[in-house]
Parts: sequence; C-alpha cells; structure tokens
Amino acid sequence: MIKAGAGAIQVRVKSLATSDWIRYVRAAGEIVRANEALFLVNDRVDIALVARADGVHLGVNDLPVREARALLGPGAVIGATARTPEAAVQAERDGADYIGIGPLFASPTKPDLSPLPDGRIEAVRNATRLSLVGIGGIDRDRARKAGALGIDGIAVISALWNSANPAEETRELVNGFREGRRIEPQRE
Ligand code: TZP
Ligand code: MG
Repeated sequence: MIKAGAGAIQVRVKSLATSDWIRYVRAAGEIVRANEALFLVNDRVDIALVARADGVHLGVNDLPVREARALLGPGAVIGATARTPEAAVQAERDGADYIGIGPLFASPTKPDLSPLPDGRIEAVRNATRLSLVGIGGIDRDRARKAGALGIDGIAVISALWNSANPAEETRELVNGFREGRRIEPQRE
C-alpha cells in the first residue's frame, strides 16, 4: 500500500492485550519505516512511545491532545478527531498537527455514527489551518467525492481491509482523490 501511494499507515487495534499490541506495532513499524511512510498508532500514546511510532491519532475519548503533546514532545505527529469547528479550533490550540474528520459517508466500521451534515467540512475548513483528513465509508468512487470536498487527505479502513488487492485499491483511492481535487493522477 505504501508503494502504491499511501503516505501514512495507522495501526488501529480495538481488542488485543497491550503486550500483544506492542509486539504488533513494533513489527508493523519496522515495515512502515523501511518504506518511508508516516507510522501512526491509534488511540494510545503509551504504545506509540514504546513502539517508537511517529505519532498518534487521538479521538474524543482518548488522552487529551495537550497531554499527549507534553508526553511525546514537539517532533511527534499528533492527529485529533474533530467533528465541529469548535473542536477543530481547540485541537489546533492544544497542539494537534492534523484533524481527522468524519464520517464523510456511512461507515461499516462505525455504524453508530451518522455522516457529517452538508457544509460541515467547509465550516471546519474555515475554522482551522490544520490539514483535514477525511474518514468514513470511503471507497474508490467516494474518494473522488472526498477530493472535491476540499480536504487534504483521506483515511480508509474497510475498502482496503476487505480488498483482495490492497495495493491496487490504494492506487485507485489515491487517484480518485487526486482527480476529485483536480490534481494530476499518479502514473504508477
Ligand atoms: N471515524 C469516523 S468513521 C471511522 C472512524 C474511525 C471508520 C472508518 O472506517 P471505514 O471502514 O473506512 O469506513
Ligand atoms: Mg480513537
């Protein structure tokens, strides 16, 4: 997936013992670093620290961004979920590097969350200078629509996890997004 255009890999684990999660993150981190992509851990600052990840992505129920920044230092990449302009402003003030925003579309991974209302992305866009990474229900076709929303990147779980060919899927997602943003698609 990295060779096909993924700029970052995030490890997201919801049901592993911490000791197993650390082993998994260390092994994944070696592969990601060798291929020069950004390596992020979802939710857990402690695991990001011990596994020497580049950073973390923090949701609303995780360690606050300000505390995470204090623990990880200025060089770490910290992403924060924000679904409103107010939350985005707060995340920027607290030291986040990017905003994760979504669901853009109905997501099989988060069936309890409704897609954000029309106009919300633009409102958040106008509230913060941080990069916006859209997530939620993004597949090949929706990657193009996501690009047209004026966001800076996309994060994808199901369309890649369920794909028989994640590299090919990555290529399609990247090109769809770039087309939506009207950036020249990648050749490879
Ligand atoms: N936050 C909003 S939607 C979502 C998260 C973590 C899950 C996205 O997963 P998928 O399978 O790509 O819809
Ligand atoms: Mg989370």
